[in-house]
Amino acid sequence: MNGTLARILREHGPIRTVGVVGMGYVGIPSAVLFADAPCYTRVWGFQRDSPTSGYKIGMLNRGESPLKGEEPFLPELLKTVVGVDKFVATSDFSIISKCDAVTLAIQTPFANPKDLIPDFSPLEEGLRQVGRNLRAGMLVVLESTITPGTTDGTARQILEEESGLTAGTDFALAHAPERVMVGRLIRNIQEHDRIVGGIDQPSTERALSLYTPVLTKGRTIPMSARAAEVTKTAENTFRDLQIAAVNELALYCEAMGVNVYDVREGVASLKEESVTRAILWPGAGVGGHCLTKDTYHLERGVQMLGRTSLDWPAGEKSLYLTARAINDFMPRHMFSLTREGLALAGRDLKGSRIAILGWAFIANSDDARNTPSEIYRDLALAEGAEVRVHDPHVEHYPGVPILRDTGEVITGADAVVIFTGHRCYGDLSAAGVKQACGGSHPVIVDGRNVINADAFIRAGFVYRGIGRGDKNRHALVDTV
Ligand code: SAJ
Repeated sequence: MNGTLARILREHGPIRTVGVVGMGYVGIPSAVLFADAPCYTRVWGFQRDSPTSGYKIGMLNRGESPLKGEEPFLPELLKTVVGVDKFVATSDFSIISKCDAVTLAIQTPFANPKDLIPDFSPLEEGLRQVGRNLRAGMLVVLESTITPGTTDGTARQILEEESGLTAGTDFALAHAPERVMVGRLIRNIQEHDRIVGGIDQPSTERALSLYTPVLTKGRTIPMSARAAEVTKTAENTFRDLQIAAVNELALYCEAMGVNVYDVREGVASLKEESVTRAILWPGAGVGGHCLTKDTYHLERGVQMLGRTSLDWPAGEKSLYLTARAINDFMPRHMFSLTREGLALAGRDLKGSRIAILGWAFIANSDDARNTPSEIYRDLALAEGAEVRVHDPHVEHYPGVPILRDTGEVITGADAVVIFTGHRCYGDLSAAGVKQACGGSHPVIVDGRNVINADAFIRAGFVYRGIGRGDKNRHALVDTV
C-alpha cells in the first residue's frame, strides 16, 4: 500500500467537488448524477467552447439537455441540479483546480482500424487540460473506453508532464469505464455494476468512494486499471463476437434454405442449471460508437502489452477481428440480396429507386453513429441507384437527407430495404407498400425480420430476409 498517497488523500478529506470533462452521452448523465448526490457540493461540466459543441454550455446552464432522443429522468434531474446551483457547465478549464475528483468522458475513435491506430487526440487534449490544473490529493478517472495500458501509460505520462506531480504518490488515477446505452443513460449508470480500477490500491479506493453514492442497484467491482481496461473492451468485443456468430449462422441458413429464427429459438431453448445459450439477433449490421471500435482497442492492447508473451496458433487470425469482418460484411450482404431481388424482378441496380427504412444504428433511437445503413447507401449510389432514406427519429445527418414521411420514401420504389428495427416498421402493410411502390414485383429486403414475409410474397413482392433461407427462394406471385 502506497502510504504517501493514502496519507495525502486522508488529509485531503472526502470528495466534495467533482469535475466531468466532456459533455456528451456519457459526461452529461454522469455529471447530473454526481450533482444529484447529497454528498457532493458542486459539480462542473467542462466542455470546449468549439463551433460544433460550444452551444451545449449555454443549454446545460439553462437546464436543457443537448442530447437528442428520449432519455428518461435526465431532463428533470438536470433542471433540478441547475436550479439549486449544484451543476454548472463551463469552458473555463482552470476551475478543474477546485475539484477533488475529475472524470474524463471523451470519445476514443479509431483513425485507422485496419492498422489499429486510434485517434486519441481529443482524449489527450482533455488530459492536458486536467494536468495543467491538477493539485496534490486529487483523483483523476478515465471513463472513456481505452486501449489496455492507457491509464498507467499515456494518461499517466501526460498528467505527470503537465502537472509536475507523480501519479500514485501525489494524486490518484483510475479507470472506471462507462457502460451506458442511449435511451437509458441514467438508469444504466445507477443500475449497472461499476468496474473500478486504480493504478494502485489508494487510487482504487478513492475511485470506489466517488461512484458509490450514484449507484442504486449497481455494485462496485474493484480491480487493477489494466484489468478494468480489458474488462470494458472485452465485454463489447464479446458482444460483437456473439452477434457475428449469429450473423454467420444466418448466412449459413440462407445457403441451406432454413429459417435462422427457428434455429435461434431451438438453440436458445436449451436451458438448465448453468447452461445458457446467449444467442443474439442476426441483422443488417452493427453500428454505434462502441462495438465498432472496442475490439480494435483490445487488439491494440495485446499488441502493445503482450507482443512478446502471447502464445498463439501460427497463422491464425484473431477470432475477434474475424467477427468484426463478418459484422461489417452484413450491409454488403443486404446489398447482394437487393441486387438479386431486383434481377428477379427484371431490373438492374442502375437507375433503380431504393427506399432505405431506418438510419439509426439501433432500434427506436435517433442515434446514427457509425450506422450500417450508410455503407449500404454508398454502395447503391455508386452503382447508379437513386436512394431515399426514411427514419422516424433521426432528424439530421450530414450529407444525407432523412425523410419523415414513409409514403414519400416508398412511393415509386423498386426496392424497399429495412435496416433498423424501429417499432413502426412492424406495422408496414404489404398491400399499402405495394400500392405505394406501384410496380408488379417490387423488392423488399428485411434486415431485422420485422415484416411478415408470407404477406409480402402473396402481395407479389420479391422478398429477401437476413437468415430467411426458408423464404428467400420463394416463387414469384403474380397478383393481376
Ligand atoms: N445488434 C445486432 N444484434 C444483436 C444486438 C445488437 O445486430 O443481437 C446491433 C445493433 O443493431 C447495433 C449494434 O449491434 O447496430 C450495437 O448494439 P448494442 O445493443 O450493443 O448497443 P450499444 O453499442 O449502444 O451498446 C453496447 C452495450 N455493450 C454491451 O452490452 C456489452 C452497452 O452495454 C455499452 O454500454 C455500450 O456498448 C458502450 O457504450 O460501450
